[in-house]
Amino acid sequence: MSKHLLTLVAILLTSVLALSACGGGKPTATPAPAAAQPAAPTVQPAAPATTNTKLTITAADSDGDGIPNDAEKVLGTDPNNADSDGDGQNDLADAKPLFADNPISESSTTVGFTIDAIAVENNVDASGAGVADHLEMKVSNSTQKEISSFDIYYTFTDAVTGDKQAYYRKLDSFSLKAGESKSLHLDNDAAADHFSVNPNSVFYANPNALKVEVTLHAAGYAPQTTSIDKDPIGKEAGGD
Ligand SMILES: [Ca+2]
Ligand SMILES: [Ca+2]
Ligand SMILES: [Ca+2]
Ligand SMILES: [Ca+2]
Repeated sequence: MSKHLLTLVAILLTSVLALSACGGGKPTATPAPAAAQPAAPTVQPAAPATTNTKLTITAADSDGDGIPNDAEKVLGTDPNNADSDGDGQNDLADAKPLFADNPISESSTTVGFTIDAIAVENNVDASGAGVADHLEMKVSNSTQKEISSFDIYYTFTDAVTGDKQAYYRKLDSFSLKAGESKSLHLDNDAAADHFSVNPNSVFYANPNALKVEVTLHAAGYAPQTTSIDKDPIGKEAGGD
């Protein structure tokens, strides 16, 4: 064996020994990436048990007479007064909720007060400024003592159809000192000497001309009556 060949054999042996020392030359197995696991199904919480709840629709009934406000508007009755016409019968029970018979009965013929003026449109306030149409009277005490315990009966008659509404109400907070003159208002203003009215009455809801008749009474004195015509809505200057 030549020297050159011996050298080559020595190199080969050295290389083999070196590879053995490194683990035998076998390739290191790389673990395959784990297969993506399917997502676990989401567990939905159980739906709450349904309860058999009744749905209650409550319509506003401001005066508690059993007729909802919206229905009172359709019927023409007062949503803020359980007895619109003041005859003592609740709107729901009253066969004619917008007609009261006149309950004023007075034997006295003594004139203690007078109705000096009446207005139903083109009303003005104390400063002369226009205010909404309403029934208004100027009343004067012609005696030398205070008069109180007033009550009033008033009717609205449609000049076209002849339909009539009639209302009665006590005016307990209205009084006149000896010789005093004051205005009495039937509207829904909260001021003194103003008394509430049916906002759905023909006075406000009917565009036809109306005849308005009033009987004003105070206990112990002759009732006083007056009347006035109200123009059809839209005919007066103010358009109302
Ligand atoms: Ca009501
Ligand atoms: Ca009512
Ligand atoms: Ca009534
Ligand atoms: Ca009635």
